[in-house]
Amino acid sequence: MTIAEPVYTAGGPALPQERRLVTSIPGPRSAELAARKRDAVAAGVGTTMPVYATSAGGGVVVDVDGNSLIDLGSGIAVTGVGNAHPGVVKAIAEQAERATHTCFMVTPYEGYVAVAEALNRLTPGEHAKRSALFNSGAEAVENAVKIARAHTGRQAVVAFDHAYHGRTNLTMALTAKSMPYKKGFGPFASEVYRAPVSYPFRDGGMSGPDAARAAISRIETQVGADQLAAIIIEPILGEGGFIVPAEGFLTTLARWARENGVVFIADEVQTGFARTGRMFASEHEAIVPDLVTTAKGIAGGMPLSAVTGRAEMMDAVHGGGLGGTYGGNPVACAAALAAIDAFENDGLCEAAERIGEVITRRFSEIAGSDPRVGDVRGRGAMIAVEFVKPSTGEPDAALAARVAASAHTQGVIVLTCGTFGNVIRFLPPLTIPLELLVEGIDIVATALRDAAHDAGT
Ligand code: PLZ
Repeated sequence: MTIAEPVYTAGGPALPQERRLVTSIPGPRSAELAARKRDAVAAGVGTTMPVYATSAGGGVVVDVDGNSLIDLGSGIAVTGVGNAHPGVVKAIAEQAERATHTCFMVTPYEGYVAVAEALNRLTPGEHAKRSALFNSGAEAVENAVKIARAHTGRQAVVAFDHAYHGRTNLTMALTAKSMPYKKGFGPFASEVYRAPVSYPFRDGGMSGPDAARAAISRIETQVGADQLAAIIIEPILGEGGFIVPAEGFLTTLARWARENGVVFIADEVQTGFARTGRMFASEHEAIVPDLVTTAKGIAGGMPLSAVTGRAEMMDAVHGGGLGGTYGGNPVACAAALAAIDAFENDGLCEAAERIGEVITRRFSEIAGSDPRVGDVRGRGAMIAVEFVKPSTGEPDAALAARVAASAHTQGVIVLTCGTFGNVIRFLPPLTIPLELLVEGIDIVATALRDAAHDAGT
């Protein structure tokens, strides 16, 4: 199947946009590097594919053996503007020649302020805002909680079933799934509570407002609104399985939070920056969060994260109370300004929408005849397929793993996710040419067709 019109190719690097396998996957040089990794890198640091990358751009990742793989993962939703985007590369090089680091807390620089201004302008809501910059998604989440506590004078924080917020101590407490993120790493931060989320495929299709009322009842009885500093939620729950809460769930929660003086934090680390077809996923339901955490896509692959929020909340923290040596590093800020320019001006929201339509159409068709496909969901270039055992509806993690492994050996980078591990997720760079996207999902679809139906189910 060939479709001539590209989703988006402008500005991509000159890597041939093709799947090209010249060795088996992994090839011999990757295998050598995997052996060195075993001896040098801590065993706890896992890899999805033992394929060592040398370059990437548009919709491909090229490995050390010369294989060119179709990228349907974007380094976990990071390279939305495309890997090594030329504008980002130029901005990084120019800034690195001038200064690599001075520490914003010592001698500040314009780039940090400009990124804060851009985030204040782009995040939902017309109110006065402030931003603070950090290095990772987890660090942004930690700081959002600190800010909410300082503003409210309260301590409790509510996170949701299937949530993922990071791997640091506080964010492990917020993250729902034990294996591999939490097991053996406790004790976890206190004053973190969990509420049920709207999961339309698995909660019997409860309406969004009903699901929100169940969550609110849990919070009111088990925590108490007057004890609660913040509720934190991903507008689409990412690692938990690309769960899109039913319409009205987020708006009902946000209204309740406002009425009770509870800070509503939208964790847009995975959903932010055009990924879902809007600059931020909160926009799909016109949610105006009090605080928004961002990272991943923000800087075209450089480590940078942020908390952006209502000026009176952000400014509740005492002077010197927020920071870190590297937060808002000048090279990362230069990259972010170039990436944000691309997100705003290169049609990437439209590209995300288009990518979503292509993937959703294909797997919805398959779902019509293959009962192992329980659900196809997501928004924009953040689409997932949930696999089940047809006889019982139970999650089928083994099938997701088989399909992903088969795609990997055929040169397609695809990731799994989900609390039950039974979800394949698609997160292509928004710069992927359409024919490459179609080839990639064809391979995943064929791998699914060829994966034997589980005996006895
Ligand atoms: N909040 C919503 O998705 C990171 C984690 C991969 P960091 N998700 C990918 C892994 O196995 O570690 C994430 C997220 C949301 C916070 C985070 C944390 O962001 O930059 O990984 O710290």
